[in-house]
Amino acid sequence: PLDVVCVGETMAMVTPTPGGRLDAESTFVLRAGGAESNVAMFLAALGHRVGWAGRVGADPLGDLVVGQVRATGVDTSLVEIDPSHPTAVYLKDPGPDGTRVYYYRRDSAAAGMDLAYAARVDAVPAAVLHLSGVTPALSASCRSLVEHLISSRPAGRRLVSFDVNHRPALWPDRSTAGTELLRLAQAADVVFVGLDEAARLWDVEQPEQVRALVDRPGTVVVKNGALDVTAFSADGVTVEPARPVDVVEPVGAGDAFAAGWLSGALRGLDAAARLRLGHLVAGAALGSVSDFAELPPVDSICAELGITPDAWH
Ligand code: KDG
Repeated sequence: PLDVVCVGETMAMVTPTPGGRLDAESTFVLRAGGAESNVAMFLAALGHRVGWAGRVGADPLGDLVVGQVRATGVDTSLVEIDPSHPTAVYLKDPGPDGTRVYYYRRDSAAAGMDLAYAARVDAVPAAVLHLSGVTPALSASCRSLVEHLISSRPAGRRLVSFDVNHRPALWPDRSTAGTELLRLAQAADVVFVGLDEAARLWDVEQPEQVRALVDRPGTVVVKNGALDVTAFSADGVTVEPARPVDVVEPVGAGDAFAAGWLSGALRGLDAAARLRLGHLVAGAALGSVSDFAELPPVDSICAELGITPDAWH
């Protein structure tokens, strides 16, 4: 069985090489980019058996996406190829005021994921299921898929993880997004959310208010940008300051954080070490123009976490 299965759309991501811009002649990087497959790739790099489930078109970008995710060690056998809809594309434009993203994903192959596909995912045993708030915004059938998966408990499933991942461009308005995403968060066992995102969606200011809103047993992880992360769980409240890093490009860091936390949970690390591992993996993503990035060797990860390599394996 898999340790983790991650479900969601992965697009072909196009971004200028450092210093370039979309509106000027530039040289570009073409890579796979998708919140959930990013989590899967980081988890594979951390040594877990992980699968990514999604749909791509029967086109070269689909081949690129699946090939790249698979090359990092992720099981892609659940991936479906839709001959009549394309693989989506997104452009990432890093600029002085932050990164802007542009989506070309309406009616993509992945937007057709549905309840029948959810049943295929449930048929593959996996201890952890990871979903994000991107998927319910893609189409009505994707919303049904997420609603089903978040509460179905097939044999062997121990944990459902949900990253709120509010992408304003994909929702009709803020209040629809706020209502839907809160409902889904309340159905998960582990919720990841940025404090800025929670403020935008739910008019809250403090991590404690997010915890109170997502009122259910389990863990709520509230990320406060470059400052710190607070986890609320049965063990109480744990705060870990972020590590200082030189940010090259921030997209993908949230996915990296979720992967680090989930890896820590699968390894039975304590609440603080899970957060530290999240920060460490996020630090690698922040240093790369792509969503994905190489991780430091295991020895140095263990040294940073203050654990022995025995505790890692
Ligand atoms: O978290 C990173 C994602 O935002 C990026 O990979 C693109 O999946 C993506 C999305 O839908 O925004």
